[in-house]
Amino acid sequence: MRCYPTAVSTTCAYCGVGCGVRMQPQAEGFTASGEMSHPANLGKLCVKGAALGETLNLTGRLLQPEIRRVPVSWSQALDAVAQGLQDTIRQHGPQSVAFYGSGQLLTEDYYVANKLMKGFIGSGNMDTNSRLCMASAVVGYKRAFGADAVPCCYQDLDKADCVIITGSNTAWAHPVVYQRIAQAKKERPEMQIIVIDPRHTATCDIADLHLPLRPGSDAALFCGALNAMREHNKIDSDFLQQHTQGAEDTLSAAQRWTLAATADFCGLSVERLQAFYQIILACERLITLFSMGINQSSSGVDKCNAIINLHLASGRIGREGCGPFSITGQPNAMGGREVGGLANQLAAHMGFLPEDVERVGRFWGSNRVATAPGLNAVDMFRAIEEGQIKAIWIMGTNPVVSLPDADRVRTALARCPLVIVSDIVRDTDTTQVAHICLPALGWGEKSGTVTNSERCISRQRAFLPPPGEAKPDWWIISQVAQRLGFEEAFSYQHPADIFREHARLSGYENEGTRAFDISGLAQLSNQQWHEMRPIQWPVNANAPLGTLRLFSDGKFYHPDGKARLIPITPRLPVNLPTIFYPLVMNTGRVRDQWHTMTRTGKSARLMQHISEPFCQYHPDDCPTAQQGDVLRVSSAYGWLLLRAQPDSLQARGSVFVPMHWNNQFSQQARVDSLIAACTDPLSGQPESKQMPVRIQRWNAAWQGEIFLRDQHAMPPATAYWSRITQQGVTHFTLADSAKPTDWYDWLNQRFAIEKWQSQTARLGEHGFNLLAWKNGELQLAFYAHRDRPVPDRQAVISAFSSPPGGAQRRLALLGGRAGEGKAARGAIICSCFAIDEIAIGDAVKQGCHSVQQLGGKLKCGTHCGSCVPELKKLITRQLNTLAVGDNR
Ligand SMILES: Nc1nc2c(c(=O)[nH]1)N[C@H]1C(S)=C(S)[C@@H](COP(=O)(O)OP(=O)(O)OC[C@H]3O[C@@H](n4cnc5c(=O)[nH]c(N)nc54)[C@H](O)[C@@H]3O)O[C@H]1N2
Ligand SMILES: Nc1nc2c(c(=O)[nH]1)N[C@H]1C(S)=C(S)[C@@H](COP(=O)(O)OP(=O)(O)OC[C@H]3O[C@@H](n4cnc5c(=O)[nH]c(N)nc54)[C@H](O)[C@@H]3O)O[C@H]1N2
Ligand code: SF4
Ligand SMILES: [Mo]
Repeated sequence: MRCYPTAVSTTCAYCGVGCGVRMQPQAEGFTASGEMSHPANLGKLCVKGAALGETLNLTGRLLQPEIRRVPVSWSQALDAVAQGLQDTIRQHGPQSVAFYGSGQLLTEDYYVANKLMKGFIGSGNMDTNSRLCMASAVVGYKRAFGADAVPCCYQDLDKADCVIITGSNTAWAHPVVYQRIAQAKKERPEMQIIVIDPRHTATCDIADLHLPLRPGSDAALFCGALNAMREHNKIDSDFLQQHTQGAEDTLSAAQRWTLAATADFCGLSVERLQAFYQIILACERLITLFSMGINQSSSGVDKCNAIINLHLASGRIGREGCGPFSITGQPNAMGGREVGGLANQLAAHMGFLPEDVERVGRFWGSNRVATAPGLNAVDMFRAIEEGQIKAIWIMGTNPVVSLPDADRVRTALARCPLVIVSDIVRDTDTTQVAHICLPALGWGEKSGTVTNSERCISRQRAFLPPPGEAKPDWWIISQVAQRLGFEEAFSYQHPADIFREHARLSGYENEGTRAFDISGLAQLSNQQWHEMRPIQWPVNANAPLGTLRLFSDGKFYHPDGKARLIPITPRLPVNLPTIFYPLVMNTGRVRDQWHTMTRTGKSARLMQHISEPFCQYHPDDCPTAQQGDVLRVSSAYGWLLLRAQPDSLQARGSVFVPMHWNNQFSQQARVDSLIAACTDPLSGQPESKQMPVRIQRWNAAWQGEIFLRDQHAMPPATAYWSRITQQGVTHFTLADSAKPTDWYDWLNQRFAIEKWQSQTARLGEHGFNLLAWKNGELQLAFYAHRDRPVPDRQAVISAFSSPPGGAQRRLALLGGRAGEGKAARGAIICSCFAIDEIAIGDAVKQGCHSVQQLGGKLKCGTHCGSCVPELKKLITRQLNTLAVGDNR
């Protein structure tokens, strides 16, 4: 697998923190460590970053082009793509084709895709999964500043007196930024941290104040804060006067958000609200960090502007330790916005004004540049359903899982005459409806640039050889462009050719009118591009070394140079609970998984933190269900089967379901199949966080677990299953509504076990366990019961690769237990050192009552720190149980 004999510096494949990673070759594979000199992480990594080396294997990769699932050569595949697009365009015009890209493409890939669609095919129909992610922040910034420009940088987090974290579970979604804030708090305990989230999350661990507001009510909260600022004479009138417009209308619109009105709308106590106002009115340097709890809303743009208003009104922007800080999700969500990856942008921060279209056309040498915005993601898939779009090329995203109303998306794609998918994985919910699949190079194999949350451009560098026939996305798109007749404009030989062109366009006739300007990088040689150090845009003649912070001079990008305050009328989510669907379903991320799990789902270590799709709810919202049950969660759009996770910290009336699980990993857990495609009228971003649902205990006749020596094993057709693959063994947790009359027959029909030697145990009327052996090697292990049997999973999995042992050991294994002297293991809490829940509980019992003591004994929590909030929770839980025990 090794390509380079020495360590390679690159940028993490995952979140928008954009950490520098050093990949060190080992005898087998690579290990990842944090790059000390990278400004984003200064040597730190979270567990996903640290596990990057474990996701590099080629299991499940798409390694050859396929047409209708049959392997073909590149020239056949590229001809078919070009022919298909050309025929569609000839018959139905350029608006009948579309590209749907991803914030996980590199800037160079993205630039070429956008140039082909908007510049040469002549349609605006190039949109991206950033529509589901950053679109509201983009429009919010544009309305306020006249440009999609994040003012802040990470250093500001070290300097702030107060950090508001709203709609962001930073501890799990941007762990290295969270660690940075936690460190600043440790050094300056007077620094205040406020978490605004309807849910009690791991991020609350460092909060001085948590505001568990009513879902979707943030705009009122920030209007209330603005009004309080006015009432307490904390408005910076000079700043407003000199640098802004719209203050008067905005302040007067906010006047109705009195303390009482705001508390009522947001479902918060007046005392808590006052505590919030007190902190933010008193502090000098304020940062508001916001993410999907703000953006993913039918009024997400207004929420962003309500936040920005607060910063403008108090002049807390463009200064050290201040600003409204939208933290980006994907590694290159920002890069996509730079090249024009959204359907309403043209390129390099230009829109569709006639002068922009003319300028870009001149630069690209094309007279067919699109003259109007194309369709945004949700509308694009509607247009496919309605037959207006007849060919779509999906690159680096999995819309059958991640778009709202996801079943409808799947049906639309199944009806679309031509679906092309570029991916690194062969079997995804989206490749299953594709006609043509194109194998892309993945992280570690491809080279290019990405831009993180603080506008920092860093290099992703290849350190692995290209596997199979896989090719870089930019190459694939350029080859198709050439076949469509645009040879000259797409004759790139190297990704650096593309980067230079992109950098030149950013400075082309810019004259300070467009925030995005990296003309200072337009002359890099291939070698200089290869060696490029992280740098924050703008990078131009005025700022050759890049720019840490924007707007320090009080100049914004509206033609008059002034920022805009926007009067806000807060609105609740479109779909509100009813008597049929009385609970609000909130969706989002878990610590160790990335999106649709195509990569993190391959790491055994990452799968052990949370291994099944779940629904977290307050016990009073479903008193009939208990931990371990299966829950049926339904909305007006569909239903899911998920593991019940009662939690008294979850607010009543609202449940949380992770966004990650899909049909490759579970039978019925695609959360977006439950979500309505309601979007923000300005940004087109869907309301993914507030969907009315109802939950019920699902009556399982039996539950079970099966382990198979086959990493591609198919699940048995039970109503509930969930997959984990590790060490060549596939493990399914199972549940079904009817019990087979004969267990052996049932297993035999599905897994042909009669060819093996088997050993069974019947446990009373309801239970059945079975081990199947071939020449002394374990082939299958099965455990079923009416109540949920939970065998010692690690013991069972290791039995697949160890000698069978004596009769005692086999008997223990048949009972789902490790042999004599082996301790059982629970869910892994500390992924870095693989420390499980049971070991931690035992250590607490033995007297480790703090995170430091636990770390001293077991090492847990001492590396990346992502598990510290959970360690604290376990200590409290364990101490409570011990106290209850003592009182008896
Ligand atoms: N581990 C992990 N990290 C990731 C990713 C991943 O898949 N896995 N994905 C990356 C990507 S692309 C993104 S976009 C980011 C997302 O990062 P985050 O936005 O931090 O992640 P989410 O879990 O989607 O949602 C954040 C929080 O919003 C809260 N929320 C829901 N409704 C409301 C509301 O009405 N108001 C407020 N104030 N809060 C609300 C939720 O309870 C949740 O805790 O994460 C990035 N990092
Ligand atoms: N309900 C709900 N839905 C959500 C969200 C939510 O919070 N709640 N969050 C939304 C957000 S913020 C986001 S960002 C989206 C994410 O949703 P998606 O973009 O659909 O999720 P990914 O799993 O990241 O999909 C990336 C795909 O690209 C492939 N891939 C990886 N590397 C490469 C490469 O180099 N080239 C190519 N061509 N392919 C590659 C992967 O195998 C995978 O299939 O989900 C959105 N959907
Ligand atoms: S914080 Fe984000 S960028 Fe940094 S290592 Fe973790 S996933 Fe990668
Ligand atoms: Mo995202």
